[in-house]
Amino acid sequence: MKLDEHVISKAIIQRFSEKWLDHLRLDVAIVGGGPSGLVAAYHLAIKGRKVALFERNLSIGGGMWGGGMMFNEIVVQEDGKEVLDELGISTLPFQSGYYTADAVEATTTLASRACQAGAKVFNLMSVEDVMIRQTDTPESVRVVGLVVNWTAVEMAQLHVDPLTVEARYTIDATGHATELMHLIERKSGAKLLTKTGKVMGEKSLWADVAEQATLENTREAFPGVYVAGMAANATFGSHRMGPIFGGMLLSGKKAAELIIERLENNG
Ligand code: 48F
Repeated sequence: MKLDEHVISKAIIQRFSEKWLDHLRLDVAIVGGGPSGLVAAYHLAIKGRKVALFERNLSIGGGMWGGGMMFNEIVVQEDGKEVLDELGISTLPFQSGYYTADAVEATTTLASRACQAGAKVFNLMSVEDVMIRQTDTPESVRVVGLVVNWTAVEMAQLHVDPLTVEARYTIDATGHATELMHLIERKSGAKLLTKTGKVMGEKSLWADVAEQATLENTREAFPGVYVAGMAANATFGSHRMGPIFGGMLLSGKKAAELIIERLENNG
């Protein structure tokens, strides 16, 4: 068979357009393709939910590729190991209660399982805003979708208008930057569901407290928006934890479970 460049280009443009068109209305939009976002995508997709993940960078995986200080191994505790077991990611016991996993195997397998479960990943796209609806008072504001643009447009500071994606629920899994919650705080005119009504900010490193807090802080932080991973701790004012990843993995799973419950109850 003689290869035809026209067909190759057409295949890419057509298939991408079909995928994009099919994902303009979602059950769940996830912002950020780090460990928490990817685990959430996997658990929503295996339950048959229509889910897409938007990642600014070319590669997904966020902070998980680099392990600790570019030593590409991650550490998980017992319950974090269970999340890795479920995905078929190998772990090695280190000492009682601590396991290690190869950061590259963990990242690639997690990404692959999420995609194979049906989650669609849109990399090279940055979420620059949210769509909101207000029915009554400022307190009735709800996030109903995302405003996205190519990262290249953002980087080149070009004046090009973005496009929108509708989502019944959104997950802010943007890591330390907590980008979605910051912009909602700045632009919505309504209070976040935190003690102060604002992003409370990340505290310095304390692994033991931070890991537990990540799970507690994984919840709805603004109507329609859940926070997961490091963004959960930054939103609700808890500590960072360094290169231990159990909390991130469990947080992604919890965010997915909470949203599935909401979707089931609200139709
Ligand atoms: O930072 P990241 O890995 O988030 P996470 O899931 O995990 C945190 C750990 O990696 C580590 C840690 C250890 O336990 O503390 O830091 O909470 O991944 C966040 C991803 O979100 C992308 C960003 O490029 C990264 O890959 N991101 C951030 N803002 C946006 C975004 C945005 N506005 N639009 C699209 N992607």
